[in-house]
Amino acid sequence: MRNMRMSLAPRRAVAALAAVLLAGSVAACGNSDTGGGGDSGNDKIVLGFSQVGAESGWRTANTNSIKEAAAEAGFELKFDDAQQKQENQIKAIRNYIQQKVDVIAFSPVVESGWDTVLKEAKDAGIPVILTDRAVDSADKSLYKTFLGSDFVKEGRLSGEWLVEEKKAATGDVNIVELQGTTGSAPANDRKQGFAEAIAADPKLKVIASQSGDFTRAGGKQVMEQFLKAHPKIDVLFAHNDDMGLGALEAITAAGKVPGKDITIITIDAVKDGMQALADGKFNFIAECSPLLGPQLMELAKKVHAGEEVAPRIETEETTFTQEQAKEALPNRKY
Ligand code: GYE
Repeated sequence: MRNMRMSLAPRRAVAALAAVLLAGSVAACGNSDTGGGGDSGNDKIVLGFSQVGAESGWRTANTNSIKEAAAEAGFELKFDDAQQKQENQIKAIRNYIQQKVDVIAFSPVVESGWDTVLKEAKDAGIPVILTDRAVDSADKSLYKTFLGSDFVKEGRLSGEWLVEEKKAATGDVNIVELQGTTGSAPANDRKQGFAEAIAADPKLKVIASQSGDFTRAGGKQVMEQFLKAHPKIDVLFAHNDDMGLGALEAITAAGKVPGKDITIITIDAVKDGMQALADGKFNFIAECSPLLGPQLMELAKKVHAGEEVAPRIETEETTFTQEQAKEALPNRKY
C-alpha cells in the first residue's frame, strides 16, 4: 500500500487531481445505474473474484486476505474457487458479467487464453483487475491493472543465493527443480529468473525439472521420481514452500538429510515453510506476499470510480536465511 500513497505530492496538485477524480467518479456512478451495481439493490461495490483454487498455504492466506479486506471495506464479495481449472474461472467470470457486478478481479491460473472472456467484460463495461498472476494478452486495454509480485526477481534472488552458497564447491552441483503449475506466470517466471542467475556459474546444472502443480502431494511424488532417477542430487529448487514440504518426506524416506545432504530453496515464506527453514530443513526462501486484499480493495474503489490507476503495482518482498527465519517466525501472520 505504501507505494500507492501520494503523501509527498504538492497540495495544489492534489487538489487538482481530486477535482478530476471527483468528476470521474460522478461519471462512473452514472454508468453503474444503468450497467453495474450488481443485484444487491444497495450502493455497496459488488466485486466478483475468481480464485485459482486452494492448492497451497500461500493461496489460503491470499483468500483470507481478500475476504477480510472486502468485509472491512464494506464490499459485497462474490467469491469463486476454480479448483485450478481455467474453464471454471472463465465460467465464474461470465457469471459475474451476467450478474452485472461492479468490478471483476481474478488470479489467472495460467497465462494464456483469456482474451475472449476479457473482451466480454470490457464490452459489458465492467473493469477487470488482475491479482497475483499475469496474463499474456497483447491487448493491455482488456484489464485495468495488475497487482502482484515480480516472479522473475524471486527466481533470480534464489539463484543468486545459490551461486554464492556454492562458490567454493568443486565439481558439478546437480540441481533438481520442482516447477509450479504448467503455464502459470509464477512457474514460467521463477524458472526463468533462476536459470538466468545460475548461468553465472557453469558448475551449477539443472539435471531435472518437472511440475509438482504447487501442491505438497505433487512435490512429494515428483521428488520421489527425481531421487530414483538421479543418485546424486545436491540442490532442490522448489517454486513454492508446499512442494518443498512435500519433497521433505520423499528425501527423508530415501535416507537423506534435507538441508544438509540436499540444499533446499523455496519461494513464498508461509509459516510452515518458515518453520522448516528455522528447523534447518530448508536453506533459503524468497518471499512472495499473499496479503493482497487491502490493496485490491483500494484499486477496486478507484477503477469503479473511473480513476486512472498504474498499470502494474508490485508488492514489496524480502528473502530469508535460516537465521532470519528464526527471528521472523514469532511474528509471522500466515
Ligand atoms: O507461490 C504458490 C501458489 O501465484 C504466487 O501460487 C502464487 C503462487 C504461490 O500456489 O504457493
